[in-house]
Amino acid sequence: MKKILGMALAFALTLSLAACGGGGGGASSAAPAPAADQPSSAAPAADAPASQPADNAGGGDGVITVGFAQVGHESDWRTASTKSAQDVFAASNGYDLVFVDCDNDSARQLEAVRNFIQQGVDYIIIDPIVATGWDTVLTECDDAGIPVIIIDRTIDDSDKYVSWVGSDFKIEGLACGEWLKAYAEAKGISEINALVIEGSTGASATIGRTEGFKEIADREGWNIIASQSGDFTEAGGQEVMESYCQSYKGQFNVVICQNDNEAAGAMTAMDTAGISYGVGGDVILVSFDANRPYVQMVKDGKINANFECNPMAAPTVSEIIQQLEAGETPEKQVYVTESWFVAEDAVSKITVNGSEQPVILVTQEVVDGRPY
Ligand code: GYE
Repeated sequence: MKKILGMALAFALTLSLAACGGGGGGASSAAPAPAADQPSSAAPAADAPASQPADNAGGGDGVITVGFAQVGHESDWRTASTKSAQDVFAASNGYDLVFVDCDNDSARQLEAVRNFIQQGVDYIIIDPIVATGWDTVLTECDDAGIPVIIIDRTIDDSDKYVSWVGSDFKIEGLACGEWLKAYAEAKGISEINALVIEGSTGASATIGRTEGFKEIADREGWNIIASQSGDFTEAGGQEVMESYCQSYKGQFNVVICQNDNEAAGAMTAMDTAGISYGVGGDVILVSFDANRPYVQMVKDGKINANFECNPMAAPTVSEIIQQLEAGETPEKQVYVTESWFVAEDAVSKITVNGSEQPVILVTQEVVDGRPY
């Protein structure tokens, strides 16, 4: 099929790229991106397996079939990621998207990938629920000649994929820690007693954010009182925060939620427990993801800081598919750009891993400019 794509594909991809403002990684339009200083890509995947496009999808219809094994529907971030893929891999762009919501179940995700192989799709996109357990199924994809593109979360135990497009989660955690240090200094807060609500266990997003924040906490001698998974959901965040409130009321002054939905749950639990948070509150509340409603909450002073994780990988994935169709070798790693949002002008920049990055004071214009 790929050989006869010709103009149809070129047209489709032009549309796709045009629709996404020229692609380029789905950068946030709201503000300058600190990620500009991060590595934007690694060396080309000269030796990557599965770097050639499959020629096994029957048809000759000029349509590129893409199977996407999505994590689930646990969060607002996930909804934005799914929508981005559905928009980019639309029929009107020359794609046939086979979308599977794996409902946060790793076994289901492996099964979805194997079904894609059976169906003979042209490309497989995986957002890996957990970071390990991938080598066998990726070998099967390679043997079937189907290129795999990983998005968002990373895989630790296999490199049998063409490219990965996503965020540096450890940098996000480090940025959170560096901002908290600078903010505490600016506000004259000498002691940090933090509670962490982690994301889903085994997810690289959780691992990176946890490690990054802990690195700064250890360096600064902060006390992390507890760190438990809220599974990236509002219900999970609320449940963990309710138990934290029971056990530690009066003992903590920082709550770090590893995504926005957990922060929503944590706010409900703190409201019920009569604990104030945000600007002027007893507790500094921090979140990750920076979906628009939660950037609004930063503006409203309910969340002190929100560290963006950009879910718009699909335009870049489309570019990668275009490169493969043209016989080119895409880059092995592509980082999306991200920004850090804050409620007060106490801190305007931070140095993360040696690179100076702006923090953005949220105005209504910033909120309205959020792409998701
Ligand atoms: O932060 C969370 C989602 O993998 C980065 O998964 C993603 C995380 C995101 O459920 O909201």
